[in-house]
Amino acid sequence: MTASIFPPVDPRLLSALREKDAAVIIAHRNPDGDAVFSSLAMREILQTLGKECLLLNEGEFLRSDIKAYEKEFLRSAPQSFLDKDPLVVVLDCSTPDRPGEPFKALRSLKTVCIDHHSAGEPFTEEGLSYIVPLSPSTTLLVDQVRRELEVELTPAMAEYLYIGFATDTGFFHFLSEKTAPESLRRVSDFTAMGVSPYDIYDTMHDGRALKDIKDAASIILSARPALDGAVIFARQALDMGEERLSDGIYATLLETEGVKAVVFLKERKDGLEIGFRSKHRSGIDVGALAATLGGGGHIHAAGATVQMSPEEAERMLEKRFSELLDQ
Ligand SMILES: [Mn+2]
Repeated sequence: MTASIFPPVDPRLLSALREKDAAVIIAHRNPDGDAVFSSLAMREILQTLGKECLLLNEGEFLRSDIKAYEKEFLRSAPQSFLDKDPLVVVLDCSTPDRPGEPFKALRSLKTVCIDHHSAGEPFTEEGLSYIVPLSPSTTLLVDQVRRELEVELTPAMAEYLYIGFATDTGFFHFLSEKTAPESLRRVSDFTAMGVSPYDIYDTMHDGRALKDIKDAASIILSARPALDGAVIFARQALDMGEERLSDGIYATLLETEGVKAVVFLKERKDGLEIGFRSKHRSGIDVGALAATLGGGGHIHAAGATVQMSPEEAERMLEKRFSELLDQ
């Protein structure tokens, strides 16, 4: 029997969740499915224990698949709620800047963190973080916390936990032989509650504007191979709007013969957002690369925001990748 990929949760974290009567739940800004649905699942779990919960997120809710849930989240915590001395539950964040603006007003409150990113800096008191980089999603860690709190799984929890898992694994793509067996056993608990993977795939993918699909196509058309095709650069200009187009672009470009990594540069009002993806057996740890740029993520999926032009960024990164490929 090999060790579980989900180690036990520190009893101090469990006590913190049990003790407080109120909780503010916050995940990273510019949320993805795992951020939104780990927040919603955690709210269900804590409400079952009789806690009063507030969901916070800086936004923006760019992806059409999560836009519908935006109304569940506030952008800042009302003072009347902070007066309850709530516990702060930070989800899917590896550094204290990831939750963004709304977190600043919460820094004096007791905080726990549940996360699965590989590079980061702990920002809670000792024993109040549950960080498991091997977990395919934060929702599976929220599920581990649920089990240890002995909260019974409900259909709503199962659906939220499933969606975070499915979206963070690219619908089961990013599971290795190391993570799959135990993760999928847990996911089968969710589907046993009536979750339909087919419906959820469609809900999370359908309904995109044709313009966004065409924008994604134009980004692919102008993608530039570098380093003999080992790295492909793609760019999204500011005037293309803010819709998140990246998943399909990464998926398509990563299918290119000989490619090891894809870099997606998005011009945003507050800087240049750089997204990285690397192939499973490429040997390229883009999480470590992103961390050197002030960002973070996972071995094969990461990001950072920098203050430079796309041209400067591409030159700098081409050099960095050529060093990584030489190793
Ligand atoms: Mn995640």
